[in-house]
Amino acid sequence: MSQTSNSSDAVSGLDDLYPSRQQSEPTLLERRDPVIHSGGGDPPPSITPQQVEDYARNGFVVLHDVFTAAEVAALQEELERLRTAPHIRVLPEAFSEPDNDELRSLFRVHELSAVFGGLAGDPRLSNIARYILNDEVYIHQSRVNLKPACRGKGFYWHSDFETWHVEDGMPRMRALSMSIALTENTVYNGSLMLMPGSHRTYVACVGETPEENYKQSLKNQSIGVPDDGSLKELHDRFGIAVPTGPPGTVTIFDCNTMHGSASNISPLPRSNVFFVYNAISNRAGEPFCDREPRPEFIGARRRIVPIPH
Ligand code: 6CS
Ligand code: FE
Repeated sequence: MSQTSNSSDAVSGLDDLYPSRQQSEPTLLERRDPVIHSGGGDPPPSITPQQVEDYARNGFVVLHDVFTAAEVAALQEELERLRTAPHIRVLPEAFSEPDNDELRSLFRVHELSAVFGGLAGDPRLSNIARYILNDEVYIHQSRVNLKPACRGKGFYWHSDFETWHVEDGMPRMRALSMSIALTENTVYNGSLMLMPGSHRTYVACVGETPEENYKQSLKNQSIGVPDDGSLKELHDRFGIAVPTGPPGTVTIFDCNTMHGSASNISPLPRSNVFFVYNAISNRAGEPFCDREPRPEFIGARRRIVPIPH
């Protein structure tokens, strides 16, 4: 069973404020960073003050009608181009499903595709990231997760930050993800499940980081995931929400919000594009584990390019 402790006596090491995969027992730590870093002032027009409040409380918020139907159609066309392009499938950024050859994820999509690069830099999204993170922002990671029809495998429960901190060396909780639906996201096709409010609790996991863990974890993550006891504890406290919506729906979630998604056995693919916005002041450094840093296409570290206004 996980113990709960406040962050002051649980933190070990000089600069590792969120130690994980070091203890023999899982531990629930309190978050040591604000959720909304902005110093107040009005949010940008693409998010309302109420939505900012919802994000602060729940660790995620869902925005509808951000894009026009024509813009969404162009994104869907680009996804299909990438999905079927032979030269894309052979890239190191392309990960297939664990049990078949279908494309599961394509990383660094904001640089591989001018269309998705434009979306990542769209002020309707980037201005929200700058406001919440109160800094210039860059893309730490981008990907399309295609979650194909009938056999798209899920993503087990996890906190993105636990991985980005331990394996990419992201120091603080000053990053967020934006997931833009490219197909219908329904209750039955493996949509994102999030635990509202879980972003303020950090689950320090047990288990050591294997060499080149990403080769396994991006197909089926087993290290850096909460144990059953911690998961039950979080569920008792926070419950589970499943945001649904049509293509174009934007789900913004904090780097530490516990989330996952079930496998898709429906005939409807659940394809989303994800952008991870990180504060420039929070750039990835040395990993907080004794492994080599992950490749640049999974966690930016050498090429840190602030998104232009
Ligand atoms: O390891 C990572 O960075 C990736 N893993 C998951 C399951 N979510 C975030 C990210 O795509
Ligand atoms: Fe994730």
